Amino acid sequence: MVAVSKLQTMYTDMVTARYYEERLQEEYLEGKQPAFDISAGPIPGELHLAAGHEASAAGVCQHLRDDDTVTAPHRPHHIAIAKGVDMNRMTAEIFGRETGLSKGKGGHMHLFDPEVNFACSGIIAQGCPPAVGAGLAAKKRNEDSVAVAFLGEGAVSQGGFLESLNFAAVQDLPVVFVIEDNDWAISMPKNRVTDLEDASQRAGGFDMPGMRVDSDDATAVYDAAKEAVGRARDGNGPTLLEVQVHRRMGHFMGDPESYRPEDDSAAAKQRDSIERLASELRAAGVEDEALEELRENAHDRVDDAIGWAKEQPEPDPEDAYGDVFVGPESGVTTTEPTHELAGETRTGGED
Ligand SMILES: Cc1ncc(C[n+]2csc(CCOP(=O)(O)OP(=O)(O)O)c2C)c(N)n1
Ligand SMILES: [Mg+2]
Repeated sequence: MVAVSKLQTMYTDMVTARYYEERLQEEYLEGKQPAFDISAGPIPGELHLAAGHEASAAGVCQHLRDDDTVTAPHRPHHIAIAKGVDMNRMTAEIFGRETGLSKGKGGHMHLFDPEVNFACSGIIAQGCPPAVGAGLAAKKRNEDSVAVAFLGEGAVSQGGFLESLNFAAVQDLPVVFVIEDNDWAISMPKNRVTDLEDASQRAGGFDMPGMRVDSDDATAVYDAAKEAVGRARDGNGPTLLEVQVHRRMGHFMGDPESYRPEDDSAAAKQRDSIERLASELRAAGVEDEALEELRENAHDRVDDAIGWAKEQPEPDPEDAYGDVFVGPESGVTTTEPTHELAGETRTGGED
C-alpha cells in the first residue's frame, strides 16, 4: 500500500506538470499562427510536451533525493518538475531570459539544474552515459546516491544506451534506466523499428534485472521504482524499467500528426493517469475539496513561475560569446575555407 501522503505528492507533481504544459502551450502559440512561424512569439524554437507521460516521472522521482542525479530527454518538463528543478528559473530558461537556468542559452530541451543534479538533452539516449558517470562517481566516493536516466522507447537501439547498460551492469553501478514507451518516435511506430514488444527484456542481454509497468499507473510505477532505486541505493547494481505511457499530443507543438491513426490519438487521450490517481485518492478517503486544493495550489505555482519568467530581462546579444569554448576573439571563426593540413591543400571528397 502506498501511503496517502505519497499519493498526494505524486498527484501534485502530475497536475503541476500537466497545467505547466497547458500554460506553455498557450504562451508558445502566441505570434506563431496562422502560418506556423517557429521563431516567433515568447518561446522560440521547438517545444515537446509530455502530456500522458506524467505518471512515470512522478512514480520514479518519489524515491529520489536532491543528491541523486536525473538525466532526461527532449521531453523533460514532467521529469524536471518531479525532480524539484527550480520552476522559476526553468521557465525563464524556456522563455530565453537572462535569469534562466542556463542564462537563456539552452531553451526547453537543455535544462541544467546543479542544485538538484538534473540535466536534459535534445539528443536521444544522450543522458545515459552521464547518468552512468554519476553512478560511477557515487560508487567510487562510497556515497549512496543513485542516478536515473529517462529515455524514450525510440532511443533503445542507440549505441549510447546499450553501451551504458553494459558498463553499468559490469561495474554494478547504482543506475536506473527508465524507458518511457509512448509507442511513437516522432512519426515512427515502435513496431516498425523493433521486434521486441517489451524493451525491458533487453536487460537480460546484460544480466541486469528488467521490469515493465504495462500502464501509466503512478502507483504501479511507484512500486516498481521503489524496488529499482532501492536495489541501486543498496549497492546491488542497475535496473532497466520500462513504463507504458501515452502521447496525448503531437511529437512537438505544431505537429499535424497526419501519420497517426485517429483512433490511436483518441485512445491515448482516454487513458488519463491523473484521473486514475484521483480515483485512488478518493478511494483512500481524500475528499474532492482536498484534491481541488492541491490542483489550485499547483496552478498558482505555475502561473507565478510563468508571470515571473515573462518579467525577466532578455540576455544581451553580446553574451552569446560567453560560456563557449571558442570565441571570435580567438580568430578561428573565419569564413574562409581552411583545408590546409600538414602543408598540403586538400581538395575535398577524400574522406
Ligand atoms: C541521436 C539523435 N537522432 C535523432 C534525433 C531526432 N529525434 C528527436 S526526437 C526523436 C524520436 C524520439 O522518440 P522517443 O525516444 O520514443 O521519445 P518521444 O519523443 O516519443 O518521447 C528523434 C529521432 C535526435 N534528437 N538525436
Ligand atoms: Mg516514444
